[in-house]
This record gives sequence, structure tokens and C-alpha cells, in this order.
Amino acid sequence: MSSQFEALATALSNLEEEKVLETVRSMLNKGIDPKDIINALREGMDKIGKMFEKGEAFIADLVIAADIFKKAVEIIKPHLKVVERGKGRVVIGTVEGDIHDIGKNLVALMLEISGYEIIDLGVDVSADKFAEAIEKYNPDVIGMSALMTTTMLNQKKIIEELKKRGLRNRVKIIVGGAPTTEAWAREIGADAWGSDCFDAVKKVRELLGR
Ligand code: B1M
Repeated sequence: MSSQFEALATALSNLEEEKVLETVRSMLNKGIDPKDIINALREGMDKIGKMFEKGEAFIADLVIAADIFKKAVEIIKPHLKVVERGKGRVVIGTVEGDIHDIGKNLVALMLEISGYEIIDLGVDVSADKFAEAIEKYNPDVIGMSALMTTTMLNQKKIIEELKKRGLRNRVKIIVGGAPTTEAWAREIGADAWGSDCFDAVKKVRELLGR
């Protein structure tokens, strides 16, 4: 990562809200690609996550970092170009037991600006809610985010439940989130895995052929 992106990541992990937001504005004014800015912000979240693991940061710090991240994304949003509309419908949510939504929101945002209609079920979404959403919205794709090693297991549970209800083959399924991998996605019978919000768009495009 170049030094300006590293400085942004550090400002976020140091919870320097004004510095983060000012840096984001100034980078956008300089014409820096919003995708690179988003990646740097994610690095910042990873940094504070590691500090939390070592006992150097607390939950309250994670909450503040998440709040700064969300404000930064609001500044970036108008700079993201909407490509076209009507490419398909995606129902997305963070799985049951998990309330992390920053990554899921970014995936939803990138899909939206890439032309997909998004139905966001929010966080802590159960198999029941995903099943109801398939019946109600008839989506092309279901997206499941999980940020914890414990809750990624619910991605598997939800797919199994959709199979039981005869709904699995009505949709394509993409999973993602920090602890997940391509191998995990294959193991649980998902159709695709997204390493980040940009990869998620690429995979959905490949799944739908549009
Ligand atoms: Co929590 N948390 N947290 N947390 N938190 C992690 C995940 C953790 C790794 C921190 C750590 O210990 N190092 C750890 C999980 C450990 C594990 O796996 N077992 C953890 C923990 C333990 C917890 C609590 C249990 C803490 C506690 O209460 N004791 C608790 C859990 C509550 C719950 O969910 N039931 C908790 C709470 C919170 C906050 C509420 C304080 C806050 C979340 C705020 C929010 O989301 N609104 C928070 C935060 C901020 C984090 C870290 C620091 C940052 C997560 C984040 O937003 N990253 C995180 C550490 C880390 O991840 N390094 C951590 C930035 C985001 C852009 O990246 O979410 O990875 P990410 O999303 C990426 C990709 O993963 C991918 O694309 C995204 C964008 O490029 N992606 C997809 C994500 N979803 C996808 C879906 C797709 C495709 C790609 O297709 C559908």
C-alpha cells in the first residue's frame, strides 16, 4: 500500500474522524479511484481488528471505527458511477447471529451501482427470512455475508434449509466475509465466493451472464 493509503488506514485505526473524512475528500478531489480509497479504509478496519484481538482496542473503539467508515462511504458514494440498471435482482443479508454489516453494505452498494436491484434484509438474517425473501421477491441471486468463524457455519445451515424447502435451485448463491474462502463456498454448495466487494460484482456478473 502506498504511503497516502497507509496514512488513511492508520488514521481510521487511530479513530481520527476528521482526518479520515478530510483525507477521503481530498483524495476524491485529486481524482483518486474510489475503489483504492475503499481498500485503504478496509485495511484500517483490519488494523483495528488486530488491535482488538491483542487487547489494544475495545468494542467501543470498533463501534467508533465502524461509524467513521460509514461516514467515509457516504462521502465516496456520489463519486461512484452507476453503470446501468435492470441486470437482475439480488437479495442480500448478514447471516443469523452476526451483526457486522459494513462489508455487506459495500457489496450491496457495488452491486447496485453495477446495475443490480438490491433487496437488503439487513443483519442477523435467518434461513426463514431468506426463504421468505425468495418466495416474495423471486431474486436471481442470494448473497450471504458472515464475519465470524462461528457465524459462517450459518451460511451452510441456510443453504441446507433452502434445499429442504425446494428453494435452492431457484437462485444462485454467493457467500463472502472475512473468514470465508473459495473452498468453503464450494464445500457448502454455494455457487460463488466473493473475496471483496469488487470481486462479488464480478462473480455475480459471471453467475448471471449479465
Ligand atoms: Co467484530 N469481530 N465483533 N465488530 N469486528 C471481527 C469480525 C473480528 C475478526 C475481530 C477480531 O477479533 N479480530 C472478531 C471475529 C472473530 C471470529 O471470527 N471468531 C469479531 C468479534 C469477536 C466481535 C464480537 C463477538 C465482539 C464481542 O462482542 N465480544 C461482536 C459480535 C457481534 C455479533 O455479530 N453478534 C462484534 C461486534 C463488532 C462491532 C459491532 C463493534 C463492529 C461492527 C459494526 C458494523 O458492522 N456495523 C465490529 C467490527 C467493526 C469488527 C472488525 C474490526 C471490522 C469488520 C469490518 O467492518 N471490516 C472485524 C475485524 C476484521 O474484519 N478485520 C471484527 C471492514 C469491511 C469493509 O470488511 O467486513 O471483511 P469485511 O467485508 C469485505 C469482505 O469480507 C467481503 O467484501 C467486503 C468489502 O470488500 N465481503 C463479501 C463481506 N461480505 C461479503 C459478501 C459477499 C461477498 C463478499 O457475497 C454475498
